[in-house]
Amino acid sequence: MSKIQERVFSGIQPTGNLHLGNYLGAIKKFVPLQNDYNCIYCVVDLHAITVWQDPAEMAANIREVTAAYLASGIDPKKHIVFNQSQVAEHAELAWIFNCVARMGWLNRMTQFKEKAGKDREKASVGLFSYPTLMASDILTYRATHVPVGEDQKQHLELTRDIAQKFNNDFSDRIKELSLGEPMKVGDETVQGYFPITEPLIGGPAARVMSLRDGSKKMSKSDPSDLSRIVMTDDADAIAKKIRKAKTDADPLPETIEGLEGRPEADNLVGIFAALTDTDQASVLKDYAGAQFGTFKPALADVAVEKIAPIADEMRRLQADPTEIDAVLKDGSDRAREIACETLADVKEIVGFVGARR
Ligand code: AQP
Repeated sequence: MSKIQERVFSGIQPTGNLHLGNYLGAIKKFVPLQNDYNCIYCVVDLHAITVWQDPAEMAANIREVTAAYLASGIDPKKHIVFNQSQVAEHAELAWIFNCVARMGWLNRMTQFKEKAGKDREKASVGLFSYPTLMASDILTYRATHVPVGEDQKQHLELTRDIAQKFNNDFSDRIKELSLGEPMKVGDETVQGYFPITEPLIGGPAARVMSLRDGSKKMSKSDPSDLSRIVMTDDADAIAKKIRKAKTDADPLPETIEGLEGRPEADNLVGIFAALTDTDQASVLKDYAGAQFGTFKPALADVAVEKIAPIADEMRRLQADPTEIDAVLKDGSDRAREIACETLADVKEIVGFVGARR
């Protein structure tokens, strides 16, 4: 498996409160990619413990994300669905990448700054090195494409930097072992083992904002339950949260330019567009001049129509975890096969004795 094949990888943390931002920014985009790529969708439980997680809730949260994948239309037979902790190679490659990545690179990561807050000294070392583990998730499978929300853009750039540095540092060795393939870096050609992964970010819901504050992203950890629609909300809860969503007093504009400076309106129109597989301009064509009193119920109807069937199927799957657990076991076994190949190559490239027994 030395030649790089096109492959998609992405992951979601099992940290509870799976929300509409996770769905529209990530999971919904995973589904159509299955037609064109081999896809690996992971429940990144090792990432979750970079901040405290109650062990009593961990299993349910892992199964919740798996249920969301399956209920949204991911086919675990044709593709791979598994949880990260069951493939030890992720952590092994992350260690090697910790030795490739530079402190300066990690020091620039805004997610660490936001999540560590003022009390950085008390943040876990894992939270700091979160992006090298993410690079390892992706590159363990030498994935070429990664669909994520916009908040992960910087981490994906770091993944590319790590792949590039590894390829440059070990180019001669990769060539000597007849691994990888020639890659252009500026004017030079190096023998690269890892692909320079393409992020797949975009569309009207690349960054879904809080329903209570259009300047903050919708997030699992927001203390206000009204700030997010969670995937297991019933029709009443969805309608209530949309009704209570913060807005301004103006009617909807005719063009996208008219949404400038109106973050809450921009967000709701973006959510409508993403749920109905269209764009903001088309939504505005239908609703130009409408007051929120008209637009919000229409949005609630669309949200209930799209989310409720997924939530129902999630509930069915979660009621008896046998099916979910079998998917994760099968997925982990298949993921491990690919991961072992990569790690054997990487250990040989780095020069460790006994890489291939
Ligand atoms: N608001 C969002 N809009 C669009 N995409 C989003 N994603 C997250 N929030 C939004 C995307 O969902 C995927 C999985 O995210 P994650 O579970 O790995 O963790 P996260 O980004 O930390 O999720 P939260 O909700 O933001 O959690 P907290 O509150 O803990 O920080 C990713 O592709 C992400 O881009």
